[in-house]
Formats: sequence, C-alpha cells, structure tokens
Amino acid sequence: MNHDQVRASDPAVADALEGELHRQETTLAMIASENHVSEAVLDAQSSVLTNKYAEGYPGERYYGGCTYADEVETLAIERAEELFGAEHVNVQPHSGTQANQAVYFAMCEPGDKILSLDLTHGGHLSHGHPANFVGQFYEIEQYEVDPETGYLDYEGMTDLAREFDPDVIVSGYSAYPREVEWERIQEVADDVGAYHLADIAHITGLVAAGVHDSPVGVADFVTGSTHKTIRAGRGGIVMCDAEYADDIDAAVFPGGQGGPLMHNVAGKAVGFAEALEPEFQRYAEQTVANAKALGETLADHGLSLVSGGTDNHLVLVDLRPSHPDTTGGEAEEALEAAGIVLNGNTVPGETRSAFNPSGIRAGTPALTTRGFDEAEMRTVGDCVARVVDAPDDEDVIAEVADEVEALCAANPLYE
Ligand code: DSN
Repeated sequence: MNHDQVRASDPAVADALEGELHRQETTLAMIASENHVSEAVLDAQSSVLTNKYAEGYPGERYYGGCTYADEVETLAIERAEELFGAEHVNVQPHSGTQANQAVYFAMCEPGDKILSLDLTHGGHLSHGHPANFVGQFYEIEQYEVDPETGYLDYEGMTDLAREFDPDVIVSGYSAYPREVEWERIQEVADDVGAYHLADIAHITGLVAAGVHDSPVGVADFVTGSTHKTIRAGRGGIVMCDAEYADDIDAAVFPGGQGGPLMHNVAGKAVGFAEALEPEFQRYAEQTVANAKALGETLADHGLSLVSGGTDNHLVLVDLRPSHPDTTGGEAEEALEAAGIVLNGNTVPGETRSAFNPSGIRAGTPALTTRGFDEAEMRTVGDCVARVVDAPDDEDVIAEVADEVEALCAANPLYE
C-alpha cells in the first residue's frame, strides 16, 4: 500500500498518511471502537463515488447520473437486510450518532422524554448528554448499572421508566462489557408505551455474526456503526420494521443529512458482503474469545474489571481499587509510549472526570483482525498490566515496546 498519487501532488499530506499507516502497522490498536478494514473496503471508499451527489434513495434521486450510485446503495441495503434479518435498512447515516439522530427526529418532538444509560456507566453522548444536541432538545432521565455487580440494573430501569414515562428508551452501549437482555428492555418499553431504540454501534459485527443476541425484531429501532466490530468502513445504519421505513428514510434525508457519502456506502456494501462469509463468524467468535483472555489476564494481575469480566469485545478496567494514584489518562499515555493504544474511560461511580477518568477501556476487534489469538492476547494483557503497574518506569516501557514490536511483526497488517 502506498500513496504515490498524493505524494506526487501533496508531500505534506502523503507524509501524514504514511505516518498513520506506519503507526497502525507498528502499534496495537486496542481502542474498542476501532478496527482495520480490508483493502477491498479501502478501495471502495477511495473510489470515484466520492464525486457523486445522490440525494434521495435508489430509483428516487434528486440528481441525474445515479445509475451506479443506485446499484451500490441497493447492494448495501440488500446485504445489510440479509446480514441482520431486518425488514428495512437505511445505509446513509454518516455515523452511529447520525443514525440515532434520525430515530429521535423521526419519532420525537422537541421536549419529548428519553430514558438512557448514564455516560459514565457505559452510555453514549448521543443518548442524552447535556453537551450533545440530544441532551438539549429532549428531556433526559438516565438509568445506571448496579454498583455492586456492574451489570445493568434492569429493575432500577423499570422503576425509573414507570416514574419518568419516557417516549423513548435507549439501550445499547459504548463501554458495557456484558450481553444485553433486549427482550427485558422491550418489556419495559411496552409497559410504559415508549419506543425502544437499541444502539448496537459497538457490537454490530457480533450481532451480525450471531455471537451476541440480536435486538432486530425485538426493539422498534436498531442503530449501528459500520466500523467497529464489523469492518465495513466508517459510517452508520438504521434498521426498523417496514412500518417505520418511510419515517426513518425521511429523517435521514432530508431531515438530518444532505447527500449521502456514496464512497462510504460502497465501503459498507463491500464490508457487508465480507461479513456474510462464514469466515466472519469465526472472526467474531475469536474477537470475544480474545477479550475474555485479555480480561482474565488483567484480572490475574490484580486489575479490577467492571462486572468482573466480559461477554463481548471489550473490557473496562476500574483502576481505583488496584492503582488509586494512577488515572486512566496517565495509563493511556504510558501505554501509548509502549505502543499500546487504548483510551482512558469513565467508570461506574466515577469520582474524577471525563477528561481525567478512573478507568481504561480495551477492545480486541482490531487485534483479532490482525490474527491475534488467545495466547497472544494473554501476552498483550501481561504487557498492559506491567505498564499500568509502572507508568513512569522507562525501562518497563522500553521492554514492553520491544514485545509490542515483535507481536506486530508476527501479525502484519496490509501485507
Ligand atoms: N467514540 C466511540 C467509542 O469509542 O465508543 C463511540 O462513538
């Protein structure tokens, strides 16, 4: 892979692109929301479809010349419908947040009530944080995880729902390591007459592969992103029953977006086809097995995992019990110096702040794409724990950096 065309016209940007490729090849991408797409997806995303305006939907565009845009978007829709068993899929949202925005815009009036998980307990900005438009346009109440177990507090959610009487209940999370009981949340939504939006942004690939229960056919609306546990390039999707199709389509365009990013829609089509292959199910199973191996190793080193472990692709470590004087930000910085890239993260019962949180979140989607197995994940877990134990020790960081280099060389990216 090279950027010869860019280099010929713009060396400064070529330097940055090549620097980023080198960074991805030589470090461990453990941000739970990141992955490495195939060269086929990269090729589709850098295609001439970036030149094309295609406002509207296949067969109903506001511009001429949409023959191939229609073909690509129809393929993406059909493949997504097959992958998720959804009656209707809109593949145009630019991201998971835009997908959520479309559902709120379709089903809510300003001032309507949304019940969602608190950000520090694993929720997402677009579920109602005051800094996000959702927190400003709608009335928000938030449920939490059980402080003892770290699992969702379904009973607390039920009580809150009866008291608050929401118009929408949001499930699906950004830093929650356990299976979600979609039916149980749907029962709460039915009980109080609310719509149920299941945001599977983090676990889209696990759901597609059948290694995590699917909310499709259970929740009224399911939103996802296409670049985390599924490798279809950056973007979002909305899924719903046929009865809501027109409302959702109108809320994506013209409600919230203009022209679709057709090159990204092409990437989604290619990535969805890859996810329909049997190999993708093996990949998703390995992603979960790797997360369990990582979590067990960190726990063996005395680190405290929120909920005690994981059922999915991520682990959330609360540093306070084992390392009360180390913040998530300090751990993140020391780990990056050793070539391990993850993020400091808030944890349930957070006593610091989002800028200086008490935890770290680590995921396995990208390393699994590179071919890492459980044995290698145990080595990675050992490396993470050693750096967290001694974030200021340059010798430890240098030793771990050497191990990271060897792991990367054994699992090359974009050969
Ligand atoms: N920023 C993503 C994450 O890391 O979870 C979610 O949007």
